[in-house]
Amino acid sequence: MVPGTPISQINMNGRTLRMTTIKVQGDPYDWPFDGGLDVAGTALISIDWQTDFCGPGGYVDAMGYDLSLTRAGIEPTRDLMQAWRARGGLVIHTREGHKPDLSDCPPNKLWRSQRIGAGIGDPGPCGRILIRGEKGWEIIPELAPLPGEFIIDKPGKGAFYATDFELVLHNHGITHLIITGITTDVCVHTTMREANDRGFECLLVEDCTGATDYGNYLAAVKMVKMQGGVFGSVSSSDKIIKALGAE
Ligand code: C5J
Repeated sequence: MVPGTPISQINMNGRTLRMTTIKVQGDPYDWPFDGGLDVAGTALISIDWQTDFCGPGGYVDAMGYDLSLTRAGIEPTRDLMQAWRARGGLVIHTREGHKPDLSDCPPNKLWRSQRIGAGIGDPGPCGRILIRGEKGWEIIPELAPLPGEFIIDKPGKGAFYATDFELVLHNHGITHLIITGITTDVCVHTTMREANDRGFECLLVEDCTGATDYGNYLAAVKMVKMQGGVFGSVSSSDKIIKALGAE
């Protein structure tokens, strides 16, 4: 069979899904480890594309970091998301944030944020920093969720901690994750590690992520690849889009 040939077309929760035998070219291995890219069993994860992490006046801006680093992945992520949605793929978004009364914010996290001059809950140009419902906490318009897509609100770095993320994945038959988002070394890495430990087969999309420090970005991508792919594999948006047959 020619790689990429649809082996079946199924309808799942109103989504028409095309399953192929094709692998995504990856490093250190072509992904996934088992069979071909299966849109039905895979979710595109979009982590914390919030103004607080990549927009003017948000949390990362208040800490004084270069926004161009966390914004670098916006366009490739938008293109990948478009191609993924066109194939009927599930997109799951996450948002980091806290309740207005800060009852879900660990005291050490609060203290550290205040220490660097960007206190969680403090007022800023985009409303209260990292508080649910505020302007800065919203997902940026370029990567906004479509109606019906899942949004996981998380108080921590990882998407599995204190959320129903795992239950949503389980209920939708998702075993494989294509991971995008910010920041590479913090929320993306934590989520990928949590997922990997639970047996999810993960692919990090290196041009669809960014960190507040470029060296940390490079190191975080490199770390995934060690030990034969200790947390999964790494690829790029164009390779995934190619595998989806969108080119
Ligand atoms: C951080 C995140 N860096 N989304 N959050 O605090 O990576």
